[in-house]
Amino acid sequence: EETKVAIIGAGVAGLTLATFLQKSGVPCVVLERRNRTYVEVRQRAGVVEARGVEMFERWGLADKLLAGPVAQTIDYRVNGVGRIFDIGDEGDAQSRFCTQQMLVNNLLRELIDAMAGDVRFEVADVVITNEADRRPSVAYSDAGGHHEIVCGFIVGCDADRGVSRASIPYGILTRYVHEFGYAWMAALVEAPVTGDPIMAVSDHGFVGQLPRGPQRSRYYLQCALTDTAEDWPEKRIWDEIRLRLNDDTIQNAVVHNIDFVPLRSVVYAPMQYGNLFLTGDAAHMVPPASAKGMNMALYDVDVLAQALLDAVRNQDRRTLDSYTDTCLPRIWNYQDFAVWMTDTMHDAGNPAQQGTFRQMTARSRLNNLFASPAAARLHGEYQRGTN
Ligand code: RFL
Repeated sequence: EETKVAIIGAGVAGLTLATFLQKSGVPCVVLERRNRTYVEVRQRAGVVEARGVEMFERWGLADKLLAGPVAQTIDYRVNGVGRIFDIGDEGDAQSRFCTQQMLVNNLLRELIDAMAGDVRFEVADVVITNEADRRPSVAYSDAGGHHEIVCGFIVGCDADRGVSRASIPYGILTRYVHEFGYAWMAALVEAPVTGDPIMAVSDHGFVGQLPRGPQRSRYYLQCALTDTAEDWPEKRIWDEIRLRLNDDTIQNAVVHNIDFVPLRSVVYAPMQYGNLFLTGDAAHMVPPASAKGMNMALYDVDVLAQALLDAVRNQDRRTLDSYTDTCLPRIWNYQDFAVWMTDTMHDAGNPAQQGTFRQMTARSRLNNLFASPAAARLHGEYQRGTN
C-alpha cells in the first residue's frame, strides 16, 4: 500500500494537517491508536487564537470548523480585585471560541465524513522506517492483521509519548526543558463563566476559570506536584475556589472530572530527521497557563502543510528542509510568553512559592498591563498569537 504522507496521531495537529492535505488533493493516511469516540470526547483547550483563525480562513475552513466569537478580554484578579484586560484586535482576525473537543469533532466530520479522508483508528505497534537509503514506510497492526504503508513523508503528530520522536536515533535531538515545580488541578464543572475569563492570583495560590461551552467551565487550581484526586474532594475544590477568588457567593456545582497537570516547558530540536517531521506536542510543550499548546500545534501544521504541498506538487523540498528553522523562532517566542504567564500568575500569588520579593515584582509586572500601553500592546499580540 502507498500514500504520499503518513500521519501518526489523530489529535488536533494530525487531523488539521490531514484536512489541509486532503483538501489540497494530497493523499494521506492518519494512524490513531485510540478509537474515534475516545478522540471525540477528549477535552482540553478552549480558544483558537486570532492567528489560528486567520490560518483556517486562509485554508478556506474557518466557518466549517470554528464556532463564534469569544470574549476578547481577560479578568486578571489579585486577591479578589479584578481588572479587565482587552486583548484588542488591531484589524487582524479575532480569536474564536472553539474548544479543542469541538475543533477535533468538526475536523473528523469534515475530513472523514465530508471529504472521505483515510483515518484508521485503534492501530497498534506503529513502526517507522526512515533511513537514507530506503523509501519511508510505516508498519502497524490492527484487528485485521499487520500492514505496511510506503510513503513519501511521515509526520509525527502523536504528542509527547508517541512513537515518532522516539524513532529518531539517539544523539540527533536536543531536549530543552524547564520544570516549574508545581502543578495544576484542572476541574471541568457544570457552571458557565458568567463574566470574563478569570486568571486570579491570591495569597492562597492561583485559580483560573475559563469557558468550555455555554454550561461549562474549567477551573484550574495551583497545587503540589504530588497531589492526587484524594487530596481534592469536591468540598475542598469549591472551598479553595471561593477562598482564592475571595468570593463567598460562588455555589458548588457538578464536577465532571479532575486532572493533574505538572507545569513544564519542553522543546525538542530539530523538529525533523530525514523524511520524518514532528509537530505539536511531539516537538514542544508549554504549561496550560499560557493557553498556547494547541495554538502552537496549529502553527507547525500551517508551515508543514505548505511545505509538503511544495514538495509534492513542485518537487521543491526547500521549505520542507527549512521547516525547523521556520518554526523554532516562534516556538521560543511563545515558550517565553508561557514562562512569563506562568511565573507571573504563580509568583504574584502565594509568597511561599517564590518569596515576597518575587511576589512584589510579579504583581508589578501584572500591573504594567494596565499602566503601560506598550506592555499592554505586547501582551495583546501574544494573546492573539500575531507576533
Ligand atoms: P494530541 O492532541 O495529544 O494528539 C496526539 C494523538 O496521537 C495519538 N497517539 C498515537 N497514535 C498512534 N500511535 C501511537 N503510538 C500514538 N501515541 C499517541 C493520541 O492518541 C492522540 O490522539 O497532540 P497534538 O495534536 O500535538 O495537539 C496538542 C494539544 O492537544 C495540546 O497542546 C493542548 O491540549 C494543550 N492545552 C491547551 N492548549 C491551548 O492552546 N489552549 C488551552 O487552553 C489549553 N489547555 C491544554 C490545556 C492541555 C491540557 N492537558 C491535558 C495537558 C489544558 C490541559 C488540562
